[in-house]
Amino acid sequence: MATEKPAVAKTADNKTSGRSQKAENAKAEPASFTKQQDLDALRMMLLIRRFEERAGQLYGMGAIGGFCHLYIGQEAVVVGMQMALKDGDQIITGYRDHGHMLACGMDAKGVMAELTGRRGGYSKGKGGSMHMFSREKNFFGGHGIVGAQVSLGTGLAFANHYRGNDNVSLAYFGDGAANQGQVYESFNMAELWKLPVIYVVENNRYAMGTAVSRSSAQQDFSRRGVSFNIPGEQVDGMDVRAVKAAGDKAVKWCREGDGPYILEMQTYRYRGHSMSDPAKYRTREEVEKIRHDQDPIEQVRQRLLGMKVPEDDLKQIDAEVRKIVAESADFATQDPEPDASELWTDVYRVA
Ligand SMILES: Cc1ncc(C[n+]2csc(CCOP(=O)(O)OP(=O)(O)O)c2C)c(N)n1
Ligand SMILES: [Mg+2]
Repeated sequence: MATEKPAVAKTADNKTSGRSQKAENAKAEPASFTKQQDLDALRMMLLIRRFEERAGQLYGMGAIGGFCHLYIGQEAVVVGMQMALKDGDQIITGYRDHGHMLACGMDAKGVMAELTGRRGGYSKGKGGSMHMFSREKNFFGGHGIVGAQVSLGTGLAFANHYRGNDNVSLAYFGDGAANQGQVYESFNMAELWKLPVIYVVENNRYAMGTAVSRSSAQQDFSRRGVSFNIPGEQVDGMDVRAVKAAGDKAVKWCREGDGPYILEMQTYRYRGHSMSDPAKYRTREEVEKIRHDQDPIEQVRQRLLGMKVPEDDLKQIDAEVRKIVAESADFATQDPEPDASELWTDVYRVA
């Protein structure tokens, strides 16, 4: 009798190769945008950049205190992913979160006023940069504990699964956070229970002052789910079209009940880790080269100019965005601080 593999191994092989074939087919096609999609992406990325530039200035003037981590350079990631979502899908991220909030449609005034600690802020001025939420926009924070949002985002996916809706949750985290233990416990549960969660690794090459090459044994973050059978892919996170295309595929995978998906967004932050980072771990030339060759906003601007969109139209978008940001800064510096009586509200107390 011919040697035959044990049935159980056959099943496992077939299952694995069937899944990897499906994941392979699901790999993002080279994307193209309509002019309107490029215009929409440009407006949102500009809003995030101008907002962050202004937040940096306000921090320098002493109007913002505490922690403040800017998202400048990474704008294409949240904007492209947001374009792949539908109402009811949830977002959760770490402390580099202002871009995620704006991309979800949260109000620039409410975000800026939270940074300055004013009453009109999303957490009534008591949370600051890392602790803002919006139930209405399905934004679940804003988390200062590195990696914590990965387990919480997996829990959001569990809730969707349990309720039987077809919503998807996005858990964003950094290359540094990707080395946290709870990330892998979450991966295991997510695949075991086929939870609809997209793990978006924002690989901006550094975790505080530590380069990926110094901290990570496996630097291809899209492969971090291999031992759990979770498919993943690497994406040019500086090209909003590539992000949207990968987002579409991952969202489809999750909505169809195939379980979690990993997207490694290859991106870069132009500013220091936080406002107090002198960034001595990299050269100015490295930053300038990426800004010059790969800037996500400039890519879209050049494409639109190539489509014969008048430069004045693009300047008009920038002017409109600057107005929104200026108004948010005015509000955030004029709105009163919370009353002292608010010290004990919205705070958990053990009786
Ligand atoms: C559990 C925990 N450990 C350490 C820290 C200190 N810490 C804050 S940010 C950070 C680096 C995280 O880098 P990465 O995940 O790459 O995100 P990025 O800042 O690049 O967006 C560290 C170690 C923390 N906040 N929480
Ligand atoms: Mg990082």
